[in-house]
Amino acid sequence: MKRALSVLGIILGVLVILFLAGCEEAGAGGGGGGEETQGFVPHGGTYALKVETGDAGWKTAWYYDIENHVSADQTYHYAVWVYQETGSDQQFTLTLKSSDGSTEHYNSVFYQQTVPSGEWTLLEADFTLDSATLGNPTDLYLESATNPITFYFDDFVITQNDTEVVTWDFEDGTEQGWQGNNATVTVVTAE
Ligand SMILES: [Ca+2]
Repeated sequence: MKRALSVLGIILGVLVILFLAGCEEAGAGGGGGGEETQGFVPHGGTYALKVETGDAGWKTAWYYDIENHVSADQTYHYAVWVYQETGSDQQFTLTLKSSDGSTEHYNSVFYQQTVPSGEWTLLEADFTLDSATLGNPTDLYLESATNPITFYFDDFVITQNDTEVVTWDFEDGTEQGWQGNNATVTVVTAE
C-alpha cells in the first residue's frame, strides 16, 4: 500500500512538471505582435521587408512606377540583401519590366541567383535597358524560383556611377512603395 502511494506520488509529480512546462511554452508563444518575427534579425538597422508569396509565379514583392527612379539607356547597379530560412538554397530573380507602348517586356537584371538558407546574401548586377528594343521601365520585382515561400529583403540600393539613385532600407517602418502582387509584404523587426 505504501509503495503504491509513492508510485502514485511520482506519477502526480511528473504530471505537475508536464503541466508547468506546457504553461511556459504557451506563454512564450503568445507574445508575438504583428511586426515581430521570432529569431529574425534585419540586415541593417531595425526593419526589413517580409514577403509571403502565393503558390504560383508573379506573386511576389512588386514596385510599380520604377520609372520615377531609373530611365532607359542608362546603366545602373542593383544590389539587394536577401534572406530566407527554408532549410535549403533558393534562387531569386530581379526583373525590370518595361513597355514599348504596345508590348510589355520582362528583363532579368539578374536571374536565379542563389541565397543559402539562414544567411543574408547580397545579390547584385549592372543592367541597362535598351529603349530601342525594350521601351521604358515600368515595374521592378524580386521573386523566388520556388513558390510559395517566405523571404526577406533589406538595404536594396540602386546606384549610377556610384551615386545613390534610390535606397529601400525600411527604417521609417513603412514598405517604402513596395506592394504585394498576390503576396503579402510586411515591414518586420527583430524580436
Ligand atoms: Ca533595414
